[in-house]
Amino acid sequence: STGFHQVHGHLLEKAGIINKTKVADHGKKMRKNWGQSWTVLHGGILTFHKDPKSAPAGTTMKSSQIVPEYTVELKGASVSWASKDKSSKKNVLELKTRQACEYLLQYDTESVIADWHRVIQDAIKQLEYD
Ligand code: I3S
Repeated sequence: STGFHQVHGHLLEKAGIINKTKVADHGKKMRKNWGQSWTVLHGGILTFHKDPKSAPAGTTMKSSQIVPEYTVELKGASVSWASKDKSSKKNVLELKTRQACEYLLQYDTESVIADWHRVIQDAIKQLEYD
């Protein structure tokens, strides 16, 4: 399995491995840097952890995998399937925050990314009422 998800209180929770890249920071376009990420949705916050491949030599998998790289506030964010011009990869989601930061989320197995789409969408919806 690539992760888990469950309904905890009113906030949806999920964690798993996906590929991600940040593409815009506060409206400013960024160069893509695709990497695998242990991705956790908890309490309306999505956290992407650093790709263990980018960790310094000698760092153990376990410790490097849990270093947060980006935290994304889902309140006021939007998620949708990315248009073809955004990436040559398949199954790509586009996540845009209220602060105009943008991320692409991707995984070759369609059901994995479809689950993330649904869970992020549900979390965004729930946060509207907070
Ligand atoms: O949208 P782009 O700029 O064509 O994205 C590709 C590039 O970021 C490329 O890296 P460099 O041009 O920095 O060497 C990446 O290797 C590709 O993966 C990017 O495109 P995809 O289509 O994979 O998102």
